[in-house]
Amino acid sequence: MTRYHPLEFPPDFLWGAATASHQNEGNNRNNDFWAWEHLPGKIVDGSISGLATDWWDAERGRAEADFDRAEAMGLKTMRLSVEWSRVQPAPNRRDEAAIDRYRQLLLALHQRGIRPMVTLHHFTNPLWLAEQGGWLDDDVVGKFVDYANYVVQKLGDLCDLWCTINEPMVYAYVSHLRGEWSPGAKSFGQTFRVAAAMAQAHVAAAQAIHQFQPQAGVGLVKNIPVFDPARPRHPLDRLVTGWQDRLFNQRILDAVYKGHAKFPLAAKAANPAPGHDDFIGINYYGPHSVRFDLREPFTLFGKNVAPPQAEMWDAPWADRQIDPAGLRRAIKRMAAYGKPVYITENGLADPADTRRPRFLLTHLAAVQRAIAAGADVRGYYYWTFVDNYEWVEGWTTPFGLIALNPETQARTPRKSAALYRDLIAANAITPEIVEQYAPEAIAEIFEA
Ligand code: IFM
Repeated sequence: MTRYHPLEFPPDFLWGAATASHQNEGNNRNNDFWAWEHLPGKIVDGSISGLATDWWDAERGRAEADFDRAEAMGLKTMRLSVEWSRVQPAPNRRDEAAIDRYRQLLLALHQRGIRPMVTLHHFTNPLWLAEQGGWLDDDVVGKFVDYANYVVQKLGDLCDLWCTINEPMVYAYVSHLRGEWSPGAKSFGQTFRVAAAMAQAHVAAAQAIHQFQPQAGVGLVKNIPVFDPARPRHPLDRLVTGWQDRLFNQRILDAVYKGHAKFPLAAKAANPAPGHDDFIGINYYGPHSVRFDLREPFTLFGKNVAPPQAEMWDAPWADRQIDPAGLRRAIKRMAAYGKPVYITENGLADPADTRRPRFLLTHLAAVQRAIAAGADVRGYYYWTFVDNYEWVEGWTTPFGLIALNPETQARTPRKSAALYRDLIAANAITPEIVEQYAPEAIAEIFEA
């Protein structure tokens, strides 16, 4: 039998898992998504976030119990987010009790040797902000910076890795172009104004955080789909692929890292000054193969059509491709900005956990090969630790290493949890681990 060498990670590599306030805390009643999920027909299974994974309640202590599980798994870091609507429940009110609970959570992580990474905005807005126009409000950048300043002053002694905004283009598209999240708009103009505002808010918040905490690492979290023409030589496929990549990826990267934002239809938004980010957060969930289609104006006439040989996700996301090579391409693209990279999210919805072990191993192998080729990737956050509430998919798409019954709050570790534990302990992908958890992937992993 061929002897394969382990794919080793750097000694200080941060193995982590990512979570978000609305998807985990429970009872986030004062934000726009809570209101949205209570409207009829908005969530595919008609569910609400409810208790989510019940991380907010200190007496029940389910967050702390999950942090115990994370410690036992060997996690070095955990990404979580602060809920703006909790710490600033009204324009002129700040809630010290909410800050206290976040301090407890961050302390609990430190006590277990787990370094927190904190996101300031993960899709949800306080209701009062939504009523003022949300990310279309003329003063939203100032409001976000005030909030960021407050949080960093209160929690900065417990956190030195800050993500300003999670997936700004996903938020802008899904809320303002596809109309699937609050406020349910379908407007290109709104979409690009929101994107421009988020780019500005990121740059301004990063500067504010650095003023208060110069040693902090600050970055934007960008979902990086890799766009390819479905028919590589077809001029119209190539044209719309270029449009999609420019509008979804390149414009905001130019805004944040180069200071020249040119979002179409967003003329009112001033260009942000180039930021001084310390890292780049990549969320990666697969590539898009783009085929010209006149019936798809909302995707700039580009339909995502997977090639016949592509490996696909299961329903309800059967149009999503699984492609670890795309993660390596995304890392290469982003590492070219010359900053350290964290894979701030990567994961698969797979309730039976039949495909996740191979998914994890092949994607981590792509990360390891990118590092071996010179990319400065500091860590990897699997999305997510315990099954959580997946926005309009409700409870139908479980991503967790640990399964959750949202009714009883019972947790059941999946096989992938043991796999992740073994990978962390080895700090490497070893042939033995692959043989044990996904033997079918051995050649794919070691002969790539
Ligand atoms: O659950 C989401 C998360 O909130 C943002 N990134 C993608 C995840 C899976 O869809």
